[in-house]
Amino acid sequence: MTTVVLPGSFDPFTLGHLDLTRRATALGHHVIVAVSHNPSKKGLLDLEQRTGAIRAALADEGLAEQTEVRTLPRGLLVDFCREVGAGAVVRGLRSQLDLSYEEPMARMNHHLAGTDTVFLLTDQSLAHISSSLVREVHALGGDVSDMLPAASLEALRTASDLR
Ligand code: COD
Repeated sequence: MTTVVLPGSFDPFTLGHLDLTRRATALGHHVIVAVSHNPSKKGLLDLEQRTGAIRAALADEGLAEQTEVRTLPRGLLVDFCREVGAGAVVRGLRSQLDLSYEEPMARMNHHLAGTDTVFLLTDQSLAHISSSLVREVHALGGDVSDMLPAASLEALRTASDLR
């Protein structure tokens, strides 16, 4: 079994992220979901809320055994991969736009440490889901319950109530 790292902001962790995690485990990987603080993204949930919601969502999905949820320390992703003994990074591709964003990162990670990135094409039925749009729809009063695992929905509601 190869350990792989699935890094992201996961603010919040969506059904798209859950599908990606499930599919990476189905390939036989032990998946470390690494939750980052991405300073270039304006966030809603704090790191604790995100890791808690992801752990609950993975447990509800029966994926607790094949997965681990960690906070990504500040620093290079490739250093984290080395530290945890991960053979590759897993990322999802929803569209050409994702590819434009992902390609330079994947090339840089390979240049820095020989770390490869495995891309999984998003399930078409989930390709419209992004954390930022979910936050926006929710903030404007829209229903996001069919785009999130129950634990993420609860975290989003709690965080919004506290604002
Ligand atoms: N269906 C399937 N997959 C999806 C969906 C969906 N609906 N939505 C998103 N995804 C995929 C994304 O394509 C991505 O692969 C993954 O899920 C996580 O998404 P996000 O948006 O939460 O992740 P990002 O882009 O915020 O993650 C940023 C990183 C953590 C990768 C980045 O900040 C990073 O690499 N940090 C480490 C610093 C570093 O090493 N930098 C230098 C080298 S590049």
